[in-house]
Amino acid sequence: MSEKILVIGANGQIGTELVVALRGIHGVDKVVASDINNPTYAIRNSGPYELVNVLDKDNLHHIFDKYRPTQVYLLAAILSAVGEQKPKMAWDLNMTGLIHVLDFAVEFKTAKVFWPSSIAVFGPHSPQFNTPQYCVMDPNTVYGFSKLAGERWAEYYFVKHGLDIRSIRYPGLIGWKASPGGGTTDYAVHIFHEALKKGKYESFLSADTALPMMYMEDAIRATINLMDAPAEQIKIRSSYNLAGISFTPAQLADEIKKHIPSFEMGYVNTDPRQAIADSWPKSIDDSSARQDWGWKLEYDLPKMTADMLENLKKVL
Ligand code: AKB
Repeated sequence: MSEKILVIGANGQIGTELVVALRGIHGVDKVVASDINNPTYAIRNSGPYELVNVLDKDNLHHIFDKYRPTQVYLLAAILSAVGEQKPKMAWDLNMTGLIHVLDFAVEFKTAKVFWPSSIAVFGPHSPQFNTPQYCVMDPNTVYGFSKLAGERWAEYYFVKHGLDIRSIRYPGLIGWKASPGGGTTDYAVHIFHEALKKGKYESFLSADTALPMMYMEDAIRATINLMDAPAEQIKIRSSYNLAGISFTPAQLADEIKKHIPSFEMGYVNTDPRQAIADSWPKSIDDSSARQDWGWKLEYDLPKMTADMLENLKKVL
């Protein structure tokens, strides 16, 4: 079947890389990028683009009608740190935007929908180490509970409407092509920029704050593998745990020092993102993703750090 793919929220950290990857697989004209903002350089120069606000129902309906997409990736969202500054807006965008897309996917018989969840669905009473797929979940950020509610909606549309929706609980994502937009894990990208530009970095998370992270190459591959897997292999329709690599700011700094020995790391002790990080898992059990659709990580901390530094220094 010839695919027609719509990516909503294409200018963000994931979208910037996913659009390019999908265009490489399916062809430039088959992937329509869309965002509330004007396109980034890479996306504008590589294929069709639409300005779309997921909260504008009429406009979104028009886009579904115009392209009749076979696959939709809904990436538009407000992340954890910005969500705490704009809680009502985060709830509205993350929830109403998702429901609009689910309804139009049913109406226009979209074959497959991808929607990202996050490790933020877990909370202070979830097991902190090797957090399982199913456990106590009491997220205390608006972003976290909007993602948890979104997971319930995803499964509900699968059961009630037969919508083939697939999802991953992403850890913090690290890439050199695009900047993250307002999350708690953003330090793990900023540190590379500052290490190369200034040789030093002040982390807003404490030295020993372990969090699950993943290199963008792995995250994009996981997303495409999940979407390509036969429907009967997808046993979880809420969202899959995905583990990646767990490390602390101090461990990441030590790894960077292997490449830039003069690199200096400092810590700010007063950042509100610390409380968010403290409520999240330190490591994740992703055995369901491994079993169901063959997920396998490729980038560990040394490999990710080396690749990040090598590529970022060419574009800074
Ligand atoms: C955030 O920090 O808010 C995101 C996430 C882990 O979902 N990167």
